[in-house]
Amino acid sequence: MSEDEQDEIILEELSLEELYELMHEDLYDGYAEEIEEEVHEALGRGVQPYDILTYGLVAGMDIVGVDFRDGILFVPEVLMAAKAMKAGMAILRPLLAETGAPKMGTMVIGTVKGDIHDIGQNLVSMMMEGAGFEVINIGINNSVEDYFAAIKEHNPDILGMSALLTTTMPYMRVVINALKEEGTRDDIIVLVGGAPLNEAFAEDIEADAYCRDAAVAVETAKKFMAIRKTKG
Ligand code: B1M
Repeated sequence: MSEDEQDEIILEELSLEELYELMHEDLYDGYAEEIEEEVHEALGRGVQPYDILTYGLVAGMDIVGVDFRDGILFVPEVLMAAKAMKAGMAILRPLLAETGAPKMGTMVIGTVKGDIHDIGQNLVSMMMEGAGFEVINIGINNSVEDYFAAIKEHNPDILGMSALLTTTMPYMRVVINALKEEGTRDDIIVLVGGAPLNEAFAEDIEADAYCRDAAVAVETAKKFMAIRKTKG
Protein backbone atom coordinates (compact mmCIF):
# COMPACT_ATOMS: atom_id res chain seq x y z
CA MET A 1 0.00 0.00 0.00
CA SER A 2 1.52 3.38 -1.00
CA GLU A 3 1.72 6.19 1.51
CA ASP A 4 -0.93 8.20 -0.38
CA GLU A 5 -3.29 5.25 -0.33
CA GLN A 6 -2.49 4.70 3.32
CA ASP A 7 -3.35 8.33 4.08
CA GLU A 8 -6.84 7.76 2.72
CA ILE A 9 -7.48 4.79 4.97
CA ILE A 10 -9.21 5.43 8.25
CA LEU A 11 -8.25 2.51 10.43
CA GLU A 12 -11.21 2.94 12.77
CA GLU A 13 -13.59 2.37 9.86
CA LEU A 14 -12.15 -1.00 8.89
CA SER A 15 -13.63 -4.28 10.02
CA LEU A 16 -11.20 -6.53 11.90
CA GLU A 17 -10.85 -8.70 8.82
CA GLU A 18 -9.97 -5.66 6.70
CA LEU A 19 -7.52 -4.53 9.36
CA TYR A 20 -5.77 -7.92 9.22
CA GLU A 21 -5.67 -7.71 5.41
CA LEU A 22 -4.10 -4.26 5.63
CA MET A 23 -1.52 -5.65 8.06
CA HIS A 24 -0.66 -8.39 5.55
CA GLU A 25 -0.20 -5.78 2.81
CA ASP A 26 1.87 -3.43 4.96
CA LEU A 27 4.03 -6.27 6.26
CA TYR A 28 4.58 -7.32 2.66
CA ASP A 29 5.64 -3.76 1.82
CA GLY A 30 7.82 -3.49 4.91
CA TYR A 31 5.95 -0.53 6.41
CA ALA A 32 6.95 -0.73 10.07
CA GLU A 33 5.20 2.46 11.22
CA GLU A 34 1.91 1.47 9.63
CA ILE A 35 2.14 -1.97 11.23
CA GLU A 36 2.63 -0.29 14.60
CA GLU A 37 -0.45 1.87 14.07
CA GLU A 38 -2.52 -1.14 13.01
CA VAL A 39 -1.40 -3.22 15.98
CA HIS A 40 -2.38 -0.34 18.28
CA GLU A 41 -5.72 -0.05 16.52
CA ALA A 42 -6.44 -3.76 17.02
CA LEU A 43 -5.38 -3.59 20.67
CA GLY A 44 -7.61 -0.54 21.14
CA ARG A 45 -10.53 -2.68 19.98
CA GLY A 46 -9.77 -5.21 22.68
CA VAL A 47 -8.39 -7.88 20.32
CA GLN A 48 -6.19 -10.38 22.16
CA PRO A 49 -2.44 -9.87 21.52
CA TYR A 50 -2.09 -13.53 20.54
CA ASP A 51 -4.79 -13.16 17.87
CA ILE A 52 -3.13 -10.05 16.42
CA LEU A 53 0.15 -11.95 16.31
CA THR A 54 -1.40 -15.00 14.66
CA TYR A 55 -3.93 -13.52 12.21
CA GLY A 56 -2.16 -10.23 11.53
CA LEU A 57 1.60 -10.71 11.71
CA VAL A 58 2.32 -14.43 11.32
CA ALA A 59 -0.30 -14.85 8.57
CA GLY A 60 1.25 -11.84 6.77
CA MET A 61 4.71 -13.35 7.03
CA ASP A 62 3.39 -16.57 5.49
CA ILE A 63 2.45 -14.61 2.36
CA VAL A 64 5.93 -13.06 2.28
CA GLY A 65 7.42 -16.57 2.60
CA VAL A 66 5.50 -17.88 -0.41
CA ASP A 67 6.54 -14.99 -2.66
CA PHE A 68 10.14 -15.24 -1.43
CA ARG A 69 10.13 -18.92 -2.37
CA ASP A 70 8.66 -18.15 -5.78
CA GLY A 71 11.26 -15.48 -6.57
CA ILE A 72 8.77 -12.59 -6.46
CA LEU A 73 10.37 -11.05 -3.38
CA PHE A 74 14.11 -10.84 -2.71
CA VAL A 75 16.27 -10.62 0.41
CA PRO A 76 16.16 -6.80 0.84
CA GLU A 77 12.36 -6.79 0.63
CA VAL A 78 12.05 -9.72 3.00
CA LEU A 79 14.38 -7.94 5.42
CA MET A 80 12.06 -4.93 5.36
CA ALA A 81 9.09 -7.23 6.01
CA ALA A 82 11.01 -8.81 8.91
CA LYS A 83 11.70 -5.35 10.32
CA ALA A 84 8.02 -4.46 10.15
CA MET A 85 7.13 -7.78 11.78
CA LYS A 86 9.57 -7.08 14.61
CA ALA A 87 8.08 -3.60 15.11
CA GLY A 88 4.67 -5.20 15.62
CA MET A 89 6.07 -7.91 17.86
CA ALA A 90 7.79 -5.30 20.04
CA ILE A 91 4.40 -3.82 20.93
CA LEU A 92 2.87 -7.21 21.67
CA ARG A 93 5.80 -8.62 23.60
CA PRO A 94 5.17 -6.99 27.00
CA LEU A 95 1.47 -7.78 26.71
CA LEU A 96 2.14 -11.45 26.01
CA ALA A 97 4.70 -11.57 28.78
CA GLU A 98 2.34 -10.00 31.33
CA THR A 99 1.53 -12.85 33.63
CA GLY A 100 0.97 -13.51 37.26
CA ALA A 101 1.92 -17.14 36.71
CA PRO A 102 4.51 -18.67 39.02
CA LYS A 103 7.88 -19.37 37.41
CA MET A 104 7.51 -22.50 35.32
CA GLY A 105 11.18 -23.13 34.51
CA THR A 106 14.09 -21.74 32.54
CA MET A 107 14.84 -22.06 28.86
CA VAL A 108 17.88 -21.16 26.78
CA ILE A 109 16.92 -20.74 23.13
CA GLY A 110 18.91 -19.90 20.03
CA THR A 111 19.07 -20.41 16.28
CA VAL A 112 21.76 -22.84 15.17
CA LYS A 113 25.07 -22.10 13.52
CA GLY A 114 24.85 -20.78 9.96
CA ASP A 115 21.28 -19.62 10.40
CA ILE A 116 20.26 -16.00 10.93
CA HIS A 117 16.47 -16.37 11.02
CA ASP A 118 15.26 -15.21 14.42
CA ILE A 119 11.62 -14.16 14.11
CA GLY A 120 10.27 -17.61 14.97
CA GLN A 121 12.44 -18.10 18.00
CA ASN A 122 11.71 -14.56 19.22
CA LEU A 123 8.05 -15.43 19.01
CA VAL A 124 8.61 -18.66 20.93
CA SER A 125 10.53 -16.66 23.56
CA MET A 126 7.67 -14.20 23.90
CA MET A 127 5.08 -16.93 24.32
CA MET A 128 7.22 -18.87 26.78
CA GLU A 129 7.74 -15.73 28.87
CA GLY A 130 4.00 -15.17 28.76
CA ALA A 131 3.51 -18.68 30.14
CA GLY A 132 5.81 -17.94 33.09
CA PHE A 133 9.14 -19.29 31.83
CA GLU A 134 12.37 -17.40 32.24
CA VAL A 135 13.87 -17.25 28.75
CA ILE A 136 17.46 -16.58 27.81
CA ASN A 137 17.44 -15.87 24.10
CA ILE A 138 20.97 -16.21 22.75
CA GLY A 139 20.09 -15.05 19.26
CA ILE A 140 21.32 -16.38 15.94
CA ASN A 141 24.19 -18.40 14.52
CA ASN A 142 25.01 -20.39 17.66
CA SER A 143 27.83 -22.92 17.78
CA VAL A 144 28.01 -25.83 20.22
CA GLU A 145 30.29 -23.64 22.33
CA ASP A 146 27.70 -20.84 22.43
CA TYR A 147 24.95 -23.21 23.58
CA PHE A 148 27.23 -24.79 26.16
CA ALA A 149 28.33 -21.41 27.53
CA ALA A 150 24.68 -20.36 27.99
CA ILE A 151 23.78 -23.70 29.59
CA LYS A 152 26.70 -23.43 32.02
CA GLU A 153 25.78 -19.87 32.92
CA HIS A 154 22.01 -20.27 33.30
CA ASN A 155 21.53 -23.95 34.16
CA PRO A 156 18.22 -24.11 32.23
CA ASP A 157 15.61 -26.87 32.36
CA ILE A 158 15.09 -26.60 28.62
CA LEU A 159 17.29 -26.04 25.60
CA GLY A 160 15.36 -24.74 22.58
CA MET A 161 16.95 -24.80 19.15
CA SER A 162 15.60 -23.20 16.00
CA ALA A 163 16.56 -23.77 12.35
CA LEU A 164 14.87 -22.41 9.25
CA LEU A 165 17.13 -23.85 6.59
CA THR A 166 17.42 -27.44 5.45
CA THR A 167 21.18 -26.86 5.40
CA THR A 168 21.37 -25.77 9.06
CA MET A 169 18.92 -28.17 10.71
CA PRO A 170 21.50 -31.02 10.84
CA TYR A 171 23.52 -28.86 13.26
CA MET A 172 20.96 -29.67 15.94
CA ARG A 173 22.26 -33.23 15.92
CA VAL A 174 25.80 -31.89 16.43
CA VAL A 175 24.67 -30.05 19.56
CA ILE A 176 22.76 -33.04 20.93
CA ASN A 177 25.71 -35.36 20.28
CA ALA A 178 27.99 -32.91 22.09
CA LEU A 179 25.63 -33.00 25.09
CA LYS A 180 25.76 -36.79 25.00
CA GLU A 181 29.56 -36.79 24.84
CA GLU A 182 29.66 -34.47 27.81
CA GLY A 183 27.28 -36.80 29.68
CA THR A 184 24.70 -34.04 30.27
CA ARG A 185 22.08 -34.93 27.63
CA ASP A 186 19.67 -36.38 30.19
CA ASP A 187 19.93 -33.31 32.43
CA ILE A 188 18.16 -31.05 29.96
CA ILE A 189 14.94 -31.12 27.94
CA VAL A 190 15.75 -30.46 24.28
CA LEU A 191 12.95 -28.95 22.19
CA VAL A 192 13.45 -28.13 18.54
CA GLY A 193 11.48 -26.13 15.99
CA GLY A 194 11.58 -24.31 12.67
CA ALA A 195 9.70 -24.57 9.38
CA PRO A 196 11.69 -27.38 7.70
CA LEU A 197 11.63 -29.72 10.74
CA ASN A 198 9.15 -32.43 11.60
CA GLU A 199 8.57 -35.01 14.30
CA ALA A 200 10.52 -37.73 12.52
CA PHE A 201 13.58 -35.49 12.33
CA ALA A 202 13.33 -34.60 16.02
CA GLU A 203 13.09 -38.26 16.90
CA ASP A 204 16.00 -39.13 14.65
CA ILE A 205 18.34 -36.60 16.25
CA GLU A 206 17.06 -37.65 19.70
CA ALA A 207 15.55 -34.34 20.70
CA ASP A 208 12.78 -34.65 23.27
CA ALA A 209 10.19 -33.08 21.00
CA TYR A 210 9.48 -31.12 17.84
CA CYS A 211 7.35 -28.00 18.30
CA ARG A 212 5.34 -26.95 15.26
CA ASP A 213 4.74 -23.44 16.54
CA ALA A 214 5.09 -21.20 19.58
CA ALA A 215 1.84 -22.36 21.17
CA VAL A 216 2.90 -25.99 20.84
CA ALA A 217 6.32 -25.07 22.28
CA VAL A 218 4.60 -23.70 25.40
CA GLU A 219 2.35 -26.75 25.78
CA THR A 220 5.25 -29.15 25.24
CA ALA A 221 7.52 -27.29 27.66
CA LYS A 222 4.81 -27.38 30.33
CA LYS A 223 4.26 -31.08 29.76
CA PHE A 224 7.95 -31.91 30.08
CA MET A 225 8.33 -29.68 33.14
CA ALA A 226 5.47 -31.52 34.84
CA ILE A 227 7.19 -34.85 34.14
CA ARG A 228 10.50 -33.46 35.39
CA LYS A 229 8.90 -32.24 38.61
CA THR A 230 7.26 -35.62 39.32
CA LYS A 231 10.62 -37.32 38.85
CA GLY A 232 11.99 -34.83 41.39
CO1 B1M B 1 14.97 -16.89 4.69
N1 B1M B 1 14.47 -18.63 3.97
N2 B1M B 1 16.72 -17.04 3.83
N3 B1M B 1 15.22 -15.07 5.26
N4 B1M B 1 13.12 -16.85 5.10
C1 B1M B 1 13.19 -19.18 4.41
C2 B1M B 1 13.36 -20.02 5.66
C3 B1M B 1 12.77 -20.05 3.13
C4 B1M B 1 11.84 -21.24 3.48
C5 B1M B 1 12.15 -19.10 2.08
C6 B1M B 1 11.64 -19.82 0.87
O1 B1M B 1 12.42 -20.16 0.00
N5 B1M B 1 10.36 -20.04 0.83
C7 B1M B 1 14.16 -20.50 2.57
C8 B1M B 1 14.72 -21.82 3.12
C9 B1M B 1 14.66 -22.95 2.11
C10 B1M B 1 15.25 -24.20 2.64
O2 B1M B 1 16.11 -24.24 3.45
N6 B1M B 1 14.75 -25.28 2.11
C11 B1M B 1 15.03 -19.31 2.96
C12 B1M B 1 16.27 -18.99 2.36
C13 B1M B 1 16.68 -19.85 1.18
C14 B1M B 1 17.10 -17.94 2.82
C15 B1M B 1 18.47 -17.52 2.29
C16 B1M B 1 19.43 -18.68 1.96
C17 B1M B 1 18.20 -16.60 1.08
C18 B1M B 1 19.43 -16.11 0.36
O3 B1M B 1 20.26 -15.46 0.92
N7 B1M B 1 19.47 -16.46 -0.90
C19 B1M B 1 19.02 -16.64 3.45
C20 B1M B 1 19.76 -17.49 4.50
C21 B1M B 1 20.41 -16.66 5.57
C22 B1M B 1 20.96 -17.55 6.70
O4 B1M B 1 20.22 -17.87 7.61
N8 B1M B 1 22.20 -17.92 6.61
C23 B1M B 1 17.73 -16.14 4.02
C24 B1M B 1 17.60 -14.89 4.63
C25 B1M B 1 16.42 -14.39 5.15
C26 B1M B 1 16.27 -12.97 5.66
C27 B1M B 1 17.51 -12.44 6.40
C28 B1M B 1 15.96 -12.06 4.49
C29 B1M B 1 14.97 -13.08 6.55
C30 B1M B 1 15.24 -13.38 8.04
C31 B1M B 1 15.07 -12.18 8.93
C32 B1M B 1 15.05 -12.58 10.39
O5 B1M B 1 14.65 -13.66 10.79
N9 B1M B 1 15.49 -11.65 11.19
C33 B1M B 1 14.31 -14.33 5.95
C34 B1M B 1 12.95 -14.67 6.15
C35 B1M B 1 12.10 -13.65 6.89
C36 B1M B 1 12.39 -15.89 5.68
C37 B1M B 1 10.92 -16.33 5.65
C38 B1M B 1 10.24 -15.56 4.52
C39 B1M B 1 10.10 -16.14 6.91
C40 B1M B 1 10.67 -16.80 8.17
C41 B1M B 1 9.86 -16.32 9.33
O6 B1M B 1 10.27 -15.41 10.03
N10 B1M B 1 8.64 -16.88 9.49
C42 B1M B 1 11.07 -17.88 5.36
C43 B1M B 1 9.88 -18.49 4.64
C44 B1M B 1 9.05 -19.39 5.53
O7 B1M B 1 9.46 -19.85 6.58
N11 B1M B 1 7.89 -19.71 5.06
C45 B1M B 1 12.43 -17.98 4.82
C46 B1M B 1 7.69 -16.45 10.52
C47 B1M B 1 7.98 -17.20 11.82
C48 B1M B 1 6.96 -16.78 12.87
O8 B1M B 1 7.83 -18.58 11.57
O9 B1M B 1 10.31 -18.99 11.76
O10 B1M B 1 8.72 -20.86 11.06
P1 B1M B 1 8.99 -19.64 11.86
O11 B1M B 1 8.78 -19.99 13.40
C49 B1M B 1 7.65 -20.68 13.91
C50 B1M B 1 7.80 -22.20 13.93
O12 B1M B 1 8.67 -22.69 12.96
C51 B1M B 1 8.22 -22.51 15.33
O13 B1M B 1 7.53 -21.52 16.08
C52 B1M B 1 7.58 -20.28 15.37
C53 B1M B 1 6.38 -19.45 15.78
O14 B1M B 1 5.17 -20.08 15.54
N12 B1M B 1 9.62 -22.44 15.73
C54 B1M B 1 10.05 -23.00 16.90
C55 B1M B 1 10.68 -21.83 15.17
N13 B1M B 1 11.78 -21.98 15.92
C56 B1M B 1 11.43 -22.70 16.99
C57 B1M B 1 12.18 -23.14 18.08
C58 B1M B 1 11.54 -23.88 19.05
C59 B1M B 1 10.18 -24.18 18.95
C60 B1M B 1 9.41 -23.76 17.87
O15 B1M B 1 12.30 -24.28 20.09
C61 B1M B 1 11.70 -24.80 21.19
